Amino acid sequence: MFKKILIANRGEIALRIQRACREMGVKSVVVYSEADRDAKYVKLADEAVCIGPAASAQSYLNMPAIISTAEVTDAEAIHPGYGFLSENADFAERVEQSGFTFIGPTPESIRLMGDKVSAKQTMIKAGVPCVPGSEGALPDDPKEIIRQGRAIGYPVIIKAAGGGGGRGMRVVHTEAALIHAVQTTRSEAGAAFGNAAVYMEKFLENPRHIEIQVMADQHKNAVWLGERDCSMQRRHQKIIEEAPAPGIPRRVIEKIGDRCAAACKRIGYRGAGTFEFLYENGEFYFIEMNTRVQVEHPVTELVTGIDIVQMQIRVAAGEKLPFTQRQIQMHGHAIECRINAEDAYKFTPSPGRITAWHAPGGPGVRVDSHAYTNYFVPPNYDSMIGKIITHGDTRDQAVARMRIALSETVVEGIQTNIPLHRELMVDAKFVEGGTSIHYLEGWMSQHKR
Ligand code: MV4
Repeated sequence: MFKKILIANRGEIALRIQRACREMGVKSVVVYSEADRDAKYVKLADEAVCIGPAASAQSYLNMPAIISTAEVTDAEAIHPGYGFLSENADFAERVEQSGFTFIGPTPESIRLMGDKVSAKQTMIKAGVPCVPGSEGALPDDPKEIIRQGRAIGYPVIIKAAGGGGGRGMRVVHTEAALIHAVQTTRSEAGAAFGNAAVYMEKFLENPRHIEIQVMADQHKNAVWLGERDCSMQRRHQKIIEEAPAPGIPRRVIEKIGDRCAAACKRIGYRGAGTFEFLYENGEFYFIEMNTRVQVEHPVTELVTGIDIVQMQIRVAAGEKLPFTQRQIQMHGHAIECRINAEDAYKFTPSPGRITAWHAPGGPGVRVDSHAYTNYFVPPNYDSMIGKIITHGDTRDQAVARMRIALSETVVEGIQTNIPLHRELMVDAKFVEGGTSIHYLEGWMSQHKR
């Protein structure tokens, strides 16, 4: 096992990784920006090094500063968390070339999945069901594009190969609009991602967003750790996630999960990963793979009892997965509410000083947050200040515990989305379970204030 790990991230995930390190007897170094100087998790780390000003480009995205900090502190490995450099293949490569272990997949895997066209082609070959669409990137010939559009059938969606997570997409409803949409998406993609390649898919009108968590070691073992339903989102920002996904037959999920694990073995994947699917009319369609730990990993931890962050570190150090697929058992139900420093209904960021912070507790309640009374939420980063995760024997119990947890939570001095979560936890359709990716936006327009 490593003696010391550098954490190249901030906020709740920096604290989460630090806790995993401490439990394993590994020392942690945290890098921080000037905006995070006074954060408690920075003081809590074994070592902390300021690597630059508040702007991410000069701190949490500053590769030379991070790698040289690993050098001067004698860290052996770098954990990138989520966001920032976590899915940057060039960073993973530079980390390894500098003699450190990147806690994540190989640069080749990150690159393969970062290009959504090569990701999809890989999954088709591996027997993972994908959304019907173009064979690879679209050609330049307008006639051929029109032909493919007809073959797929309208509506279609044009997506940038270099996009992902909702960036660089355009829905097309008629053949008349197709060529212009392809051209616009191409030029936007070229400017935004330095890659003008685009591809086309059948547009699914009302799907759910279901994802499969996988974990692989460097000894050809790969397992899947159940699914998460992340359909409750707005503008590609998830706000509630849960596991298992309500109402989806176990045998349907198991078939997909096994395909995901098999795909990992095939590509020599290592570490944690997430296969994102759209689920509509009883069918799963792969859209993207994330090659990092995700914000919502705790719901999977609570239903499987597996510490995903520790497992990432163990497999990066060369250990074998300590369980087989058959030994993985799901227990009960877990729900996560992301707590954001923002106006609950307008979603405008609300940074500033938290004058009172009271976290909930009790049976089946977990809080992953770096916040505390007097903590200053900097305006420079994502507005998420923590997550409340509840677990119960049944979904009803997890929901009941979430209602109680939200009722106990006190955050003063800034605005948060807790009022929105309180309303959603008693919303009839949420309580029933199985709402689509469009539900929250529809709900918001019905609940104008
Ligand atoms: C789609 C789709 C419908 N049909 N692809 C958005 C984020 C990116 N991961 C893929 N996305 C979508 N791809 C086809 N063929 C609808 C979305 C989509 C979406 C997906 C997951 C979660 C939220 C979403 C919100 C809007 C659109």
